Amino acid sequence: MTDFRSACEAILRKNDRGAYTVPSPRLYPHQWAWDSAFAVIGWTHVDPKRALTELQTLMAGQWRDGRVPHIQFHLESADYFPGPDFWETASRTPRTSTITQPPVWATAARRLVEVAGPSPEIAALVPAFDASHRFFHAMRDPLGWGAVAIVHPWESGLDNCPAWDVPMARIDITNPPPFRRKDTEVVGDASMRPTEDDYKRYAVLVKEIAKDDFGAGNFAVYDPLMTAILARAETDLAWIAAQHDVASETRAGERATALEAALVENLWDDDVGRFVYYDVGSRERITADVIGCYVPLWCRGAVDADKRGRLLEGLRERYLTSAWPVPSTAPAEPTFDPRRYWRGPTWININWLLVDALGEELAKRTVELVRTSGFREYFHPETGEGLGGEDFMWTAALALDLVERGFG
Ligand code: 2M8
Repeated sequence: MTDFRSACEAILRKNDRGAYTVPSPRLYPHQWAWDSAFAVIGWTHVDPKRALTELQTLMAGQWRDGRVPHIQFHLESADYFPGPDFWETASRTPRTSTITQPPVWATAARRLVEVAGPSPEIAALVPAFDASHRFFHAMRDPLGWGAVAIVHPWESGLDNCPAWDVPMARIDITNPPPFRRKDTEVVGDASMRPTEDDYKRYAVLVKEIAKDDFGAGNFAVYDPLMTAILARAETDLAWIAAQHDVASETRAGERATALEAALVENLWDDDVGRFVYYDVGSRERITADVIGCYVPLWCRGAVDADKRGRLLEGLRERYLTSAWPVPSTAPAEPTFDPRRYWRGPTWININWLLVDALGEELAKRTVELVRTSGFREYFHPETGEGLGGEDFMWTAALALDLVERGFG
């Protein structure tokens, strides 16, 4: 297992750019927000000081309104589209994207504190975490539900998840802005990536968001994964603040309770027995059976014994039947595609989020998958074949965390 630990560390070091860590050297050559938070968790086990630097760099990119941009472009790169110019942020915060991502940074900071202990540097980050969470309440809740709506599929982290198909189909792509994608050049096999039409819609939305003064553009979907991750992050922020005797600086604990209640009230669907998405444009629920529907297991407050039982049953019947779980879309769904990005493959960060609820068996199988197939971006849920980018950082960082927790 020491060899495996060293291999995980080697990936972190290969992707280390000094004060931040890139997700994959060629495919994603910048700092992504949730990837960077997962890097913090990996660095925690290798070099806690480096973990702290990662967090500080991530939070230094925060906008005045609290948003943590989903990409910070520290260096030029010809390998990635869309770069900073396409996002049109020059007048606001130079060299960042304009949307955010699932807020796992306070959760990552908690892991660092659990392993390395409290520190004045972490205490100093509490106001930044707090503002980043308040951003969602202020800017990502168009119907005032107390839950989180995303404004671009990239904001969800699950770019081409089938949950976005219906609202994305409404985006007009007769006249998209000119662009040239780079991802298919790097990955080579286009069947593992979003389609051309997906990219046109992503590009149109980026421009709509810029036109809306970096507000919502014309796409908004309430997302159970995003809401659950924020609720858990609020709980973790309250814990961090208490550990550092700065509890009065944040109302994160109260916000966590309110988020969990809003999640159940607005996004639980008793007929299907899972959480669902909600398309603000059409005012309709989206009941695609995708993995985000089950991520509320990650914030226990939202899930009473009955709901927990139904979610676990759904996972057991429709997801854990795969040889290498957990597929990102239920294999029985017509949209399931085992090789195409977020429409079917198994992802290590999703498994990591579900390990608390699903336990040791999933944790061990996840480490085994990485040991067998390498540090790839995602994996075929039946054959275990490694897919997408190579030397993928969060695969290493989170596998290392699972090993450190005794699941090797
Ligand atoms: C993927 O998303 C980016 C856009 O943000 C892309 O496809 O270019 C997603 O898997 C996302 O969750 C991830 O943070 C990012 C970098 O790994 O790549």
